[in-house]
Order: sequence, then structure tokens, then C-alpha cells
Amino acid sequence: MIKREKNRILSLATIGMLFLISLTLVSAEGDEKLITAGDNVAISFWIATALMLASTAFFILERNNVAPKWKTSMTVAALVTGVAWYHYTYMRDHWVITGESPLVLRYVDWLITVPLQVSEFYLILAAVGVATAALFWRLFGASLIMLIAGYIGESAVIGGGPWLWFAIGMVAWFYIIYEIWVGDAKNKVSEASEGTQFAFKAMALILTVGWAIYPLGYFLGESGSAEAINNLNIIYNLADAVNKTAFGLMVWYAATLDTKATASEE
Ligand SMILES: *C/C=C(C)/C=C/C=C(C)/C=C/C1=C(C)CCCC1(C)C
Repeated sequence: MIKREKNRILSLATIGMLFLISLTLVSAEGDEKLITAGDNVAISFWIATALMLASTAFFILERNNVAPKWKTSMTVAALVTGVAWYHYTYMRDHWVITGESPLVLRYVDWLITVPLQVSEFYLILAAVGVATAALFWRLFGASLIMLIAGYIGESAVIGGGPWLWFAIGMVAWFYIIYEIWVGDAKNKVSEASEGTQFAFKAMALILTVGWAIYPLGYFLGESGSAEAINNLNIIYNLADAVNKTAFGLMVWYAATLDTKATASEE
């Protein structure tokens, strides 16, 4: 019975995946321009697109194999890569056709996926017993300030120049790092399960090291060199691979650790 149920979910997921893949093909066929060899930015867009789709399918399928308390985290991980996959299908076409940065869609994507990741952090903190609604809103607010400042700086919709807005974004990001490393979470985490401890450490590293790739991309992108736009896009695409796929994999690994531990207790 359970097996039948599982097979049904698996086949539904497979159908869903094939559907998503066929959508990707349709939009690729409609393009007037093709990727030229040596267009490394376009290649990085295509790799990121495929990676986001594969990660989404993986997280949805693996959701069935983890303990119930980790299922929501797996769902959120799949949503992050799923939303990104959808936006990447557009961003990559935008690049191939215009040769320009898909600036607006990039920030639209972050505006949805970063709050989703903040919710993921919140779920992990909740497992450690240190999550409060106030903390969630502080992290959420700081991440919004960071992204809005970045958008204003890159798009130049308001004056001030790219570096003032960069500085504001950096302050918001440092505040997030401060909350994670200096808040009470880290004291309580040593009492939590092995899986939760792993997830917490992974989260702290992603926020500090993984997220650092973005300001680096911004910095190089605004440097005014001829390669600036290429650097910016390759670095942002790489950053998304680390922060969306690798982060989801860490959550999945933490969930698997916990699920095994619970199974051996029983
Ligand atoms: C999935 C997308 C993610 C996790 C995007 C994260 C984006 C950032 C951490 C952006 C950071 C920036 C700063 C810290 C300074 C201002 C410029 C930004 C917006 C690139």
C-alpha cells in the first residue's frame, strides 16, 4: 500500500518533470538567436537553468524519504530552485537575444527566493528553539533593504551612484551575519540533533561565505571594465548555483542525517 502510494507520487513527479523540460525546449526553439561558441556567459546561464530544474526535481522526490519534521524544509528548498528555474529560462533568453544583463528579472528572482531562504533559516532556527517572529521579521527586513539597495545601485533609477547603495546593502547584509553568529542561536545549537547542528552551520556558512559572492559580482560589475557585464553575470550565476542548489543539498543532507538517527532509535 505504502509502496503503491510512493510509486504514484514518483510517476506524478516524473510527468511533472517531463512537462517542465518540454516547456524549456519550446522556449529554446522560439529563440531567434542561438548561443555562439565561446559565449561563456550564455553557457553559464544554460548550466544554471538545467541545474535549477534538476535540483527542483531532486528535492521534490527526496521529500518522500525524510522524517516528517524535515518535509517543509525540503518543500522550501524545491520552491527556491523552482522559482529560480522559471526565471532562468527568461534570463538566459534575455542574455542570448540582447547580450545585456537581465537586471530586472534577476532582482525579481532574488526578491522571491531570498525571503524563501530566510524562511528556511527560520525553520532551522525553530528546530533549535530560538526562532521568534521578531527575529524572522528582522532578517526579512534586512534582506529586503539589501536587495532594494542593490537594485537601485545597479539600475541607477535614483541618484547617489552605485557605491552609496552598495554600502547600504553591505550594512544590511552585515546585520544578517551578526544576527546569525552573535545571536543566542549558536549557544543553543549544541543541544540540538546532529542533523539540526549541521543545518545550522551550513546556514551560517551560506549566509556569510555563499552570499559574499554576490557583492563581489556587484563590485566587479560596476568596475567599468570591458568585461564587467560578463563577470557580473557569470559570478551571479555561480552564486545562485552555490546558494540555491548547494544550500538545498545541505538541508537535504541534514534531513537525511536526522532521519537515519530517528530510524535507528526506533
Ligand atoms: C537565490 C538568491 C540569493 C541568495 C541572492 C542573494 C543576494 C545577495 C546576498 C546580495 C547582496 C548584495 C549586497 C550584500 C550589497 C549590495 C549588492 C547586493 C544586492 C548584490
